[in-house]
Amino acid sequence: GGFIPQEYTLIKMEVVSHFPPKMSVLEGKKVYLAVATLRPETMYGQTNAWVLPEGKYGAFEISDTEVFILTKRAAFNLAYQRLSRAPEKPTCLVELTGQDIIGLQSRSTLAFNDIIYTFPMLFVLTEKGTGIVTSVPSDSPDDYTALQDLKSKRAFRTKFGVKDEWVLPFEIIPIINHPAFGDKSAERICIEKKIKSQNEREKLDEAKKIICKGGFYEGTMVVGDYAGMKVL
Ligand code: A2H
Repeated sequence: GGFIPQEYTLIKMEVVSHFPPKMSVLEGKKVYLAVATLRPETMYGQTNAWVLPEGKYGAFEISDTEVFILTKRAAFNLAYQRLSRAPEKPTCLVELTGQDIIGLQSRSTLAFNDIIYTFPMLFVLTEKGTGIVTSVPSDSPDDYTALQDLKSKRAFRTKFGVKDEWVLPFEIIPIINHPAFGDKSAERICIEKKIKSQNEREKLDEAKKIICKGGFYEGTMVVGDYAGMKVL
């Protein structure tokens, strides 16, 4: 015993940009980035999505018309939950790396930002969720620091082919008021703990422990249809 399944909310982000040549086989299909989150109420504050640049992904047929980009492992898990064109058999239309996905533009549910770009993050785990993560820098210290790294380090952008105009305009969108850390709780805790980059994993784990519980159990929505209500 001891195996406890983790239940995530899967968000479909429809890819709206032109496909690079490698992905031309997907032309004419409805293609989505599938992201896994424990915090669907934070989707208002999405600024971008994250992939692991050297991670292995694929475009898998979910139905006759829909294609999800995610890891093979995630496609397999979905295929056993009736989300695959061929039951229990993921079919991959094209194999991709995270680097191939960087720069794709998508649209996401609830997000105030119209276009969600995909950016590199060095600590995305390909063994967790779908291997693609939606970024909410107001409430997630991981997302906040990874976005700061991209905004403040030109070399980092150049290395992964991220254009300045894709990333520099992003502002953090306040979505939840945390009773102790305000409405940009991730920024506040990262400044207090002097977290300088996404590499500071121990400090980031501490930061998450400190703010995530409060944001979830005691936070109040400040935007959207449920503004004024408790998150939980
Ligand atoms: B959460 P747990 Cl605002 N690699 O979503 C790394 N991290 C991943 C991932 C992967 N493959 N798949 C999902 N995640 C992230 C929102 C969020 C999240 C907020 C605040 C806290 C938070 C926006 N990002 O998670 O290890 C996703 O980020 C705090 C842990 O399964 C997902 O929820 O518990 C969370 O990790 C799942 O982590």
